[in-house]
This record gives sequence, C-alpha cells and structure tokens, in this order.
Amino acid sequence: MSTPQAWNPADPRSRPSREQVLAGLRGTDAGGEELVQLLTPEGQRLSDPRFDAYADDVDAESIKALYRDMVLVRRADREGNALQRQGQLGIWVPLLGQEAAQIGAGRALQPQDMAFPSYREHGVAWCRGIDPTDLLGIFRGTDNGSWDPLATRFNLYTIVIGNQCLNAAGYAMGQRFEGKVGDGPDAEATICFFGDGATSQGDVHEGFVWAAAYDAPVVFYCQNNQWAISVPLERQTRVPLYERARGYGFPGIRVDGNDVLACLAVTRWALEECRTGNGPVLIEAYTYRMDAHTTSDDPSRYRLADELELWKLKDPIERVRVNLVREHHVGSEFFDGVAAEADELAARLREFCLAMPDPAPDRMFSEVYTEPSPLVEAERAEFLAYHASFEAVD
Ligand SMILES: Cc1ncc(C[n+]2csc(CCOP(=O)(O)OP(=O)(O)O)c2C)c(N)n1
Ligand SMILES: [Mg+2]
Repeated sequence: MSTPQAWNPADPRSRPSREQVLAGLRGTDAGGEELVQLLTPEGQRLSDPRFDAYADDVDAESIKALYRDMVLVRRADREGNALQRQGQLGIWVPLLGQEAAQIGAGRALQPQDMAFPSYREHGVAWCRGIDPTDLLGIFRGTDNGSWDPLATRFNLYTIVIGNQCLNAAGYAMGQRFEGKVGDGPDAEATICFFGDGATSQGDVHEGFVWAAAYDAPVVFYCQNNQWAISVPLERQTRVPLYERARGYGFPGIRVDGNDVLACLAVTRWALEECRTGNGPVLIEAYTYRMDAHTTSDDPSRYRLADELELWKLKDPIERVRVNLVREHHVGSEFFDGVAAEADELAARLREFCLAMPDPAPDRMFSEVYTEPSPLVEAERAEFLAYHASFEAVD
C-alpha cells in the first residue's frame, strides 16, 4: 500500500506519508510476497512454476556441491578476517551471510559469460576458479588483483562504488555489437555485482540507461545486504530495489539471497534471457551482511544486535544442511569431510599469507597516474622521510 503503484493520482490523499513509505520498506523485511524462494529457512524444498525448470537438474549431488562451495568460501572468509586481525592483511571485506547469493549466481554462469564484481565477491571468484590465495594481495597491498580477468572471465575488484556497472554495460554492448547474443551454445552474457548503496550512484543509473537503450545482455545483480556501511536501505530508496528496473524498461525480480537454489535458478533464467537477446535484467538478491562492512568498521555503533539474531535464523548454509539431512538422508560423513576440507583450505591460506612479501610502505604512491606527478612524488618523499624517522628511534 505504500508503494507508488497504490497511489491514485485522482485522490491526492492516497499518497502515502513518509512514515507509511518507510513502514512499507520495513514491511518487506522478510522479503515480501514477491520473493522467489526454492528452499525455506527450515530447509524445505519449494516449487515455483516460474523457476522450477531452471533448477530441475538440481539433485542431491548438486546440492552437496553447493553446500561444499558455501562452507569453503565462508571458511576462507573467516580466515581472511582473522589474518587481518593478526596484522597480516591491511583490511578484509567479509562476505559472511552472502554465500548463497554469490554461489548461486556464480554457479549459474557459463564459462563464456563475463563477470564484473565489486569488492565483496569472494564467492563468485571461487566459482570462476580463482584460488582464495589470489585474493590476498589486494588486501595486503602487494598487488591490485593477481588473476587474469580475460582468462577467468572475472574482472578485477572495483572499489569505486557502482563504477563496474558502466564497465559491464559497455562490455555487454560489445557482446551485442559483435553478434555474441543468440540461440547458439556459445552465446554470451555479462553479470554485474553491486550493493544496495550503489543503487544511489550515478554510475549505476547510467549503466542501466545504456544497457536498456542498447538491449545489452547484462544481468545487474544487486546484493541487497540491507546496509551501505552505516546507512540503512531506507536511506537509499522509497520502493523495493527490484521495482526500479521497470522505470528503465527491463524486468526486475527479487530473490531470497540466502537461498542458494533460488539464486541459482533465477540467475540462470536471467542469463538465458540476456544470452538470447532479452536483456538486461535486474536481480535483487535479498540478503544480509552478517559481519562488519570491512574490518575497519564497527557495526555495533549503528545497528541493533537483535537484527543479526533474526538473520541468523535465515542462515544460507544451515538451511542447505537441514535439507540434505532431512530430504536426502545425507549422513555426518559428508559434513565431516567438508569440514576437514575447510580446515585444510584455511591452513593453506594462512601458510600462503605468512609467506607473502611485505608491501613496500610507499606502495600507495605508485600507479596513481600513468605519468610521473611532481605532487605525488613530493608526497612520497615526505612519507618515506616520516617512515624513516621511526627507524632512527629503533
Ligand atoms: C564512489 C565511492 N563513494 C564512496 C565510497 C566509500 N564506500 C565504500 S563501500 C561503501 C558502501 C557501499 O554499500 P553497498 O553498495 O550497499 O555495498 P556493500 O558494501 O554493502 O556490499 C561506500 C560508500 C566508494 N568506495 N566509492
Ligand atoms: Mg549493502
């Protein structure tokens, strides 16, 4: 009732008050009726006539594989967090809580598709075959991303909020111009990851406009994790985010971002739409950032702890475990095996990180501009002199 569609222009009094608009957004805290779900938080498999066909090959073995993916990326994420706390990384960006949104989308991709991440997409990187050790250099300040974006079809992380939407729209326009869209098995699509806060950026708007005007085969995949650092969703929008797509002239759909099966099915559908020429599509994966924004952030300063407790009940991994046990009679041997694999991965990440070179202190001054800049060089010299003053004290 608080969405603009409910307004009756003939009756100005039908316009909702600001309080009603906010109440409407808050009323969708559980995702709302429009939420696509194939697995409930209690682990029950549901049917959705619109999307069943995109998950009909998902049997016990594939659910086990998705479970394994999520457990391993969560463990790699927790290890990254711990390594930052121990001074081995400058910063870490946790994905905790967003495993289903990322693994579902990542596993929906075909090898020929192209992905444009922001900075939290460690789960999608995993699905593109990028080893978690390859992520560490960015956060230790030793490189800008050590994987090959063309070979992996996964671009380097983008820290500038929303900027990758322009890159993705442009890339997808290129796919269309080069005749890569069609019914053949080699048809391509692009997927672009960004957050709820990013939707307020001009770059995202421009990306939507260009993609729509050129029928670009791009899936805009918004992980609505309810927060943009300390700014809640209600400061970004008056309508559910997926509804924004209508204004640009392409479909928008909201999926339970904590349901890996629904994310897989909906993203497969959206990518197929794009590959066959019906792009773009906006997906809003409705999820929650369970940890801090980054290790530099303290969420207890701006959000209530009971909000997190509520979302713990919708944990993306637990519901899959329950489904495997209840509906597929999977025993503890499997779960113990995955846990052991996670331990091995964590140990390997740690060992790798401890053996990495220390970043040079003046690393941040390099590659600022293509050409040398006198100002940057002066700042570098000043910083190095300051740094050297500590050595003198030692
Ligand atoms: C253009 C730009 N403005 C501001 C920032 C600082 N900043 C970093 S993350 C962030 C919030 C992004 O929130 P959201 O899009 O919801 O993504 P999330 O971090 O929740 O995944 C902001 C404002 C930035 N990196 N780039
Ligand atoms: Mg966010």
